[in-house]
Amino acid sequence: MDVLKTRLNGSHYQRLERIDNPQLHQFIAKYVELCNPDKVFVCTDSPEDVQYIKKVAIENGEESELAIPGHTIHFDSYYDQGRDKENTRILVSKGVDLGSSISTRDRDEGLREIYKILKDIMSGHELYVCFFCLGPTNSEFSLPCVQLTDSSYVAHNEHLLYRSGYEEFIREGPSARFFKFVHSQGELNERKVSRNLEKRRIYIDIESDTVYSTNTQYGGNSIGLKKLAMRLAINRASEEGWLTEHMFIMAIHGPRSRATYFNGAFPSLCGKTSTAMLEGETIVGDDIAYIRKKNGEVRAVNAENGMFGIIEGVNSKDDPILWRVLNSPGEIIFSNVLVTDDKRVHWIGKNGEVPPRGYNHSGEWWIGKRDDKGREIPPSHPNARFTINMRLLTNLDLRLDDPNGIMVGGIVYGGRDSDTWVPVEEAFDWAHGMITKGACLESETTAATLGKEGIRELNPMSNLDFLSIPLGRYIQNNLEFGKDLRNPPLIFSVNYFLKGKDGRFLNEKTDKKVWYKWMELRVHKEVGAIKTPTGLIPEYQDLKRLFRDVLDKDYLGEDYIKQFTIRVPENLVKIDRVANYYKTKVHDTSQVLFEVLEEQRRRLIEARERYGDNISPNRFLTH
Ligand code: SPV
Ligand code: MN
Repeated sequence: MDVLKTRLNGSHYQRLERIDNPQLHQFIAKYVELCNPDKVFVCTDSPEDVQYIKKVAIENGEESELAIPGHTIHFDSYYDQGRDKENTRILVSKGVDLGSSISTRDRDEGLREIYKILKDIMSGHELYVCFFCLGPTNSEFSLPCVQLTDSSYVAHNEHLLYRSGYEEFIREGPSARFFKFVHSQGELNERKVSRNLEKRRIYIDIESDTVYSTNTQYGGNSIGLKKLAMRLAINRASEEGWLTEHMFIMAIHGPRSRATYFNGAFPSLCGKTSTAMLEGETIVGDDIAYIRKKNGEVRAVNAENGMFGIIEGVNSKDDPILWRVLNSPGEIIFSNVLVTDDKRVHWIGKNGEVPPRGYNHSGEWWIGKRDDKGREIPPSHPNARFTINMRLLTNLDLRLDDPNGIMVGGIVYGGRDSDTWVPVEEAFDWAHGMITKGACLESETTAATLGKEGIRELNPMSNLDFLSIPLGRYIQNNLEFGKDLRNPPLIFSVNYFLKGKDGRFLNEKTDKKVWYKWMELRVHKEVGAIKTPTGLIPEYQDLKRLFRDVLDKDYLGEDYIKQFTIRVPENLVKIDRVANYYKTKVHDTSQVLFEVLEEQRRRLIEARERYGDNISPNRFLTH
């Protein structure tokens, strides 16, 4: 407190004094001394404080105002447009081995390096100290967090994305087990983007529940409470017997005004948000779910209360709700889209013509502009995003802040898969689902992370990038979670990206509406299903009726057969690929995983002997 007294002005010092937590004071004092900001702003939950941060973001040029009231735009450096996997490391003490799927760095060395980078990094700048709560406040799910950042853009984002936590810290006092985040965007250039990207580091210290992020602004690297907190929460959940998942939460509205809640895991840029935003349904969350068992039920909450969503492809036809939000007055931060002289924004896939010129993540922009590697620069970055609070959504589910969470009826796994999985399929049971769907989830890499796109990679539960515990233990936690449930959620896979032999997508974007209505009926045992070697698939008659009711579309038998043909060779090589990964790259894989995959292999081979390589769903009907 002595340090804080000399460094903070009186009223801000008093704000910290109101929280009875010496550990918190020590943490703040340590980084105020190390980072050496000129000024410290302690943000309470009051609207004036939050307003101050927004005002500063515009005054210091991290954001600029747009034509529509409440809208602002922020840019990240041209080379800071996605999550930096290479420089994101879990710090591990000597002797700790997290396995080869997780990037680590020696804890002592990492801390030494990061302290050196942080030394005086905020000199000449203001530090914002912000308090938030992951999960609803005053709940078993609540995780209090403190964020230190010198970026008003990051602080502003977090006020849109998370529940306020100052009062939660006061309530919890010395007993709060909180997460800590230290972020500095470092020196900025004249475009107000981080200049020293070679010193971009995201170091996660599990031992002290602290994450450090330096010389970066892109949200996935800088917003402490998003993917940085997720690594801490995965570790905490593993210790305490609950789950932190990369999942949306939404209600599918069934017959007789019934709402059935689904969690869905998808790798970044694979349709997670657009599913959670399906018209006619309601959304609880689009990115991060905390899941606990209570009285034999599975309950989930959204860790966040806002969206940091992909904007590419949002148009009035495919995303009507978001479209209206993004074109109406209200608080929105756009990042890395094109801005024209009249302060309007454009992005790839938006309705209307591409403006011939403007300003974007590359600076002044015109159609045909190329970067220094000769690549044509699109008007907006494929990973360009918008930030909103969920209150702006007309399809918001009323249970967003329920301290008990919602009861999960179904869990869905999906990725970018052009040739193997059918559009929708139910697992035989929890273990079969967790293993053949969750643990086998593969996807092609996308623009959400820096590096090459379009490479098929295993991404278990879509959570691989965020794991802070060994993969084998993580899978085991998921398997065990399903034990002693009174009413276990059904597990499904979906595939929005399946292609025919001609290379064309077999489904339209809107078809997913039908898959979810079908899954909802399955949860309540109101439709039958066909048993195949890989799981349970819909019957044609049910889909035909749902296509008619939901989309007013005639669903042809020949389309059903193309979409739901079981592709035996692709499924078999997938089993080889995945089993080999677990055998060679993960040393603590549960034996059950291999057994369940071998059973699936046997069923596939048996079916191939009877019916050949590509098996029409109708073949399994007669069984
Ligand atoms: C994702 O990439 O999965 C996101 C955005 O949700 S980020 O904040 O970059 O993680
Ligand atoms: Mn995500």
